Amino acid sequence: HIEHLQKIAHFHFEKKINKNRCMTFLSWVVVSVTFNGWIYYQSSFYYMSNETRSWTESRRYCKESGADLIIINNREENKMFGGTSAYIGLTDSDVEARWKWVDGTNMTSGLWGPGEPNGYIKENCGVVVDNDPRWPTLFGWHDVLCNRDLQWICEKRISQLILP
Ligand SMILES: [Ca+2]
Ligand SMILES: [Ca+2]
Repeated sequence: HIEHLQKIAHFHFEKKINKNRCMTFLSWVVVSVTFNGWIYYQSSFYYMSNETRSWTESRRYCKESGADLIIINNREENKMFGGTSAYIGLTDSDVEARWKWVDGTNMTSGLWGPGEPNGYIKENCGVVVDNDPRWPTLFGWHDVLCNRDLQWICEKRISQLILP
């Protein structure tokens, strides 16, 4: 009898957890759709800023939105936002020339622009350049000074919302 009650209690507990996860997920979706600029694409939400900030301040903005700077895994992600230049979640601030993503993983295949990265110890933050009218001849990733004020792209993966 007690075992049966325990099973029921367990079931309700599970249901409650799932409901909470579902609510968290839903509220994130609603927030994402409500705030201008969040776009859903292949299991992630993306946000391209209109304003400009340093790399660190850009990252802070993403984190406060429950996201982080974008981690670019493929060419589709690389081409999501054209017409400008924007910070991505890539830096070699810790060890020069060892480029790391904001989730701590090492960058294995980069989509660097011609001649980049070329900033040695001065330029430690990654930017994606795509059809930027200010630099019509530049494209691909560039290392730049981290304190430059630039636009940025945030990313929030759906898997990070659902998994504990
Ligand atoms: Ca560097
Ligand atoms: Ca550079």
